[in-house]
Amino acid sequence: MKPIPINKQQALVDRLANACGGSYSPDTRRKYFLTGPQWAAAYEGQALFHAPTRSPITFEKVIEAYGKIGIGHWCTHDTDVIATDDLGKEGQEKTISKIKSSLKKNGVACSMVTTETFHHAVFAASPAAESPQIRQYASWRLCNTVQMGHQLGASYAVYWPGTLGYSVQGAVEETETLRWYAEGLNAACRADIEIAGKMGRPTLKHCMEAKPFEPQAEILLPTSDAMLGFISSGLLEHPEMVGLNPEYLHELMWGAAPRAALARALLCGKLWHFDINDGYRLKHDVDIAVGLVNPLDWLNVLVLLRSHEYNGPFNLDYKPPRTTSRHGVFSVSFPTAVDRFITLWEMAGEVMTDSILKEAVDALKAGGPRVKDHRDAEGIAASHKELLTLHELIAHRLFQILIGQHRGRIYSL
Ligand code: GLT
Ligand code: MN
Ligand code: MN
Repeated sequence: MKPIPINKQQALVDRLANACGGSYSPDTRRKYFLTGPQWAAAYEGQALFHAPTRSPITFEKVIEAYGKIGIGHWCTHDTDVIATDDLGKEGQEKTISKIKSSLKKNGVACSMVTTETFHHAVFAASPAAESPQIRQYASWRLCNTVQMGHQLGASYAVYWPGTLGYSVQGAVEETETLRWYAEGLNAACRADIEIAGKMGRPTLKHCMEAKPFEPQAEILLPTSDAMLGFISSGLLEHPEMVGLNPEYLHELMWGAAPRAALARALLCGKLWHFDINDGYRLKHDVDIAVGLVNPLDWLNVLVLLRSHEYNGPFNLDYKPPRTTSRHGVFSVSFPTAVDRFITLWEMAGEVMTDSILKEAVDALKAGGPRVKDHRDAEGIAASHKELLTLHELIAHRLFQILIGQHRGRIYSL
């Protein structure tokens, strides 16, 4: 093949993306509670070993692009849009009103706000550091974000305590640090009740997001389960206002089955917000777009969520790869992520109504013939011996649904 001239490359990418087919219209995409983070679209490709590969972009452009794609909601960290020095000052109010008009113009709503408590040097020892002055600053930041959330019309606030931990042992007393962390959340909930009351709005749903490691080596609340324990520890003044924002990859990173982690959150009534992405077990936070690594697992996750009528946001918290250009971020990365999600969602519906799966599951629940003596292990095992093969058949059927074989897709011999 001949080299592709620079001025023909975008057109080539767009033509091949169209040729892939399978894309949904912006109106269809808007029917799903999909949320697009400011930081995901604005990610420039930088990391410890990586210089940026994309140039900065404003929130106006991000909101406009989300609106065009059909991502109906937007979310942001306080400092994604307001410089640290401008927080709580005039600059903040100006930016809030600019954001409001961008959202209105593009038919996008703000779903969630989150406080950056990990990037700035002031959080080097975490937002729950020993010094009361640092903790006071952190509390103020959380309360300020709650206020921003109400002004922007958000319903959720997310907390990612990525610096709540340590790299060297013995420097931090865990119980003390966790108490201090709870004080920050308590301040945010109190501020929320007050602001919501004044503005005649419901209070926000405060959602904690776990990640097992990175940036700290050891994290004090490393998993969603640890957070469930924290929420019911008695340290929170308003545990009913605090739930979870699990991230698919963050659970996978520590070796969990994300679907099982989600199930535990569902049982506690705390699955309120969900960061959707993909990646690998026991690796760092690669934040790959949904469905590109574990599509079968993702199908199963969505079956669980659909069957439990989860109706919270699906937040596209991933990082478009460094190899994707700015044009590619909005012409390929976001639309294809959204379309894979919707496809998997629809497939989850097919799983739920598939007659083979239904019969297999019903048969397993019916069990084998009743054995007279309930202490007869051998007899009970024999009564179910053939039936239990259905477990593997179910897995095979899910694979068929994933690749479309149930609709007659054939790989001919
Ligand atoms: C940070 C983290 C994400 C969280 C963000 C919420 S911060 O980008 O890696 O997983 O969702 O604060
Ligand atoms: Mn996340
Ligand atoms: Mn992540």
